[in-house]
Amino acid sequence: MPEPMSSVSFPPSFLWGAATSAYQIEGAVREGGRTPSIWDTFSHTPGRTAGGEHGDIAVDHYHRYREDVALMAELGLGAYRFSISWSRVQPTGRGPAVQVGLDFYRRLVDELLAHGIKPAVTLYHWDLPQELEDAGGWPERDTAYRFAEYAQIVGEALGDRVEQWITLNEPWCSAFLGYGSGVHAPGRTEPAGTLRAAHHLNLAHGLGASALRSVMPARNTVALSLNSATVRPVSQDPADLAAARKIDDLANGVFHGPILHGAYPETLFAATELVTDWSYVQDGDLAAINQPLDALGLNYYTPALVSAAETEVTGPRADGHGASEHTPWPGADDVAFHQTPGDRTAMGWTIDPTGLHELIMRYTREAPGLPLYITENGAAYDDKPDPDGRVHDPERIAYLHGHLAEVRRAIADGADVRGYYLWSLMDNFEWAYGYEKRFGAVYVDYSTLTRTPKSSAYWYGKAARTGALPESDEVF
Ligand code: IFM
Repeated sequence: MPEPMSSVSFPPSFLWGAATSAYQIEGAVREGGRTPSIWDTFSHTPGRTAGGEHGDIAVDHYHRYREDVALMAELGLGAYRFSISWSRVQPTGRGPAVQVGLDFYRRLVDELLAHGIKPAVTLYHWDLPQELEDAGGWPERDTAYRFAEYAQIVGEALGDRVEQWITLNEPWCSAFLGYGSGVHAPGRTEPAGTLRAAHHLNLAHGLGASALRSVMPARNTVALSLNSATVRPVSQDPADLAAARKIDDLANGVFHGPILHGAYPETLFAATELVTDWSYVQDGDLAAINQPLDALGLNYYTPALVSAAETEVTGPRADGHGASEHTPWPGADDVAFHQTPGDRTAMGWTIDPTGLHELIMRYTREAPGLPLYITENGAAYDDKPDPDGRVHDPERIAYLHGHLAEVRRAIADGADVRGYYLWSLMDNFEWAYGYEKRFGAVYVDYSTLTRTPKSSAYWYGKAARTGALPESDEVF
């Protein structure tokens, strides 16, 4: 039985939002001069995604954005985080911008502002223009320079009307799943390339943040969203603690180190010395990466539980990041992943809201004074409409309640959390899992593309309108 839910109030300025990303919702992949991204290529490669599904149509947000914004307004959301499709704006990943592509985002932003919804733009949510991948992708340094150029173009076009900016979403996934385990686009499996990609993503963030600031009004804020992990050892045995340290460096330190503190952790270098010599970190890179941030975005779903492995781990790991014979964790073949006990979502991810509190408090200590946003949190369930057409998802309500209550507890404990973006506004293309995993607060019927708010959407809307989590005896 789920815990009874009680009312919890948030500060009046707390931002209540929902999030999506371009490739997961837009569709219209060949319109307005858009060219393929690595996700178009990957999803059209046999065997890469469940059922060969792809984002060609997705949920057709490109054509239905007005309806989607109206829905957000009806629910009472205060903010919307979306991403820009790089190859819609700069089809070859370099050179001049395509105005038709930028115009789509101008219209979307204007529609949001007209409905009193604050836009938050993510520049890069995994959809690298294919031409840049053909030139080497993220393991190549030039990709970081290309990103800075793209950031400047978008900053110039939208900086007058968008205040909240996020450079990268979950660069860990871009590097470690895209170039390590290969379960994400571009599907490469190169341990050294994984770490090169991570460094160039860090550089892209730093150069992109500077490029944005050079063209935008000073009031705008620049952040990035990390899927920072809560990594727990199975015991206090020194070998298990060392395993947790290693995964913490590969999940968190590799990004937080240079971005927040201007240095990679020495322990990361030691753990990966057989994989790479890090010679691609050039003089001046760390200063370029270590830009002052206006905020930090944390994306949280489930904690990781690890131990030292008795024998070298080969083949798929129980780390929740999809099945691959290739490890996403370079230099960590001596670490075993375990399933955290407890109920799970349809992704198989254990529900543990305390992991979110732990993460928030860690970054409150590690980056004192830096405002935090939860830029993603949510759950997939096997939602189905009832015969009357309504979609009841009490498990998602319980998930959201549990996690938001932990956010509130962290605020009471001194954390400066300014807002929360539910992942996701609506059901969409869940990458290698295709359309089967439904994360939306709004149900999408994929045969008609009709949108139906689930009971969690009404629940969350009420929280957004009142600034307090509804009581458990309320029916939505
Ligand atoms: O759907 C993804 C999103 O694109 C990035 N963060 C995790 C979500 C759920 O897997």
